[in-house]
Amino acid sequence: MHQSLMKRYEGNPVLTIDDLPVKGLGYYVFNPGAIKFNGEYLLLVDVFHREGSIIFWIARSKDGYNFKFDPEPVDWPEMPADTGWVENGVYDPRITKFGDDYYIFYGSHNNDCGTRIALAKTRDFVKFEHVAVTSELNNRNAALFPEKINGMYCRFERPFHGDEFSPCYMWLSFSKDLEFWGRHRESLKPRPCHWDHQKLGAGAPPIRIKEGWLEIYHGINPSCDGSMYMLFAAILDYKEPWKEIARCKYPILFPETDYEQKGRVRNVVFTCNALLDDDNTVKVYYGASDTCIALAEAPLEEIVKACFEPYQLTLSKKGSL
Ligand code: BMA
Repeated sequence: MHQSLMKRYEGNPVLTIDDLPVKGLGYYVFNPGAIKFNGEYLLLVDVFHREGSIIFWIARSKDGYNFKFDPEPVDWPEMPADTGWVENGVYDPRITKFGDDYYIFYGSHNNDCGTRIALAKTRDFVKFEHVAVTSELNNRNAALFPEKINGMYCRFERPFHGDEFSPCYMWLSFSKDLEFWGRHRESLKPRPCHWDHQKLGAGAPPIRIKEGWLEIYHGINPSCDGSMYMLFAAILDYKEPWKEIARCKYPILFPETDYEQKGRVRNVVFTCNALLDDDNTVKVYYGASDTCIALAEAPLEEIVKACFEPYQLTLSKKGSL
């Protein structure tokens, strides 16, 4: 019996490398951005190419459960020379609809220096345009809010330093033009004595709900056997999203199945998306062990309720956390 609050689709995983129309080209598919587009569920998928970099490939579904990859990978725009940045790989896209455009924040990887956050846009998911390189080195997990906050574009970002195990957390930043980002403010931070106590990052582009913004983010728990990636939920203030309103005290999805516990990186559930369906179900298409893509769902009201639940852990009848 699985214990996670979010329920896994029984046909998981929804996509594996075997579903790619070209055999032998890549080894893993994972961490898609997701959006509803033209009445279909569309996933913009990380495909780990056999030559060592990640490329994007779209998969589509009419029902949200049965996906088919396009015949060819995305024709990704070349990085303009005047950015001074060489893009050797792309990963972890997060898609936000804003007006008529779909904006995609993603990790832009350079083999010599590391990762910066870059931004692309599309209107039809056929032609993609470069917008800007939008951060210094060592920043990723950016997700654009679907509305301006106090007249400015707003995003989550996750600057990091040191190695993969160094603590780091979510920040907000703001922009007038989508290229230059500033007015940084701290957002969700690791919580001592919790499963997300080491580091965390967005997650999905936030969803507007009546209580504020719902953010589904990943938190990391270290162990002697490597880090475990889990998904958590928080609600932030609508007008002042740096203010936390509520936060679930436990992960809403953690690695419990074979396809999450075994793979290229074991014990990983990682998301770049959360879609609110017309029936108020939240669907998360998540990367499982950086190897395949699975689906977990929960009614919005259950996730919100979980965020407001008080601590229940007590060590004795007299004591509590
Ligand atoms: C993060 C990112 C993700 C990956 C995760 C687990 O740091 O690199 O792309 O899914 O680690 O390995």
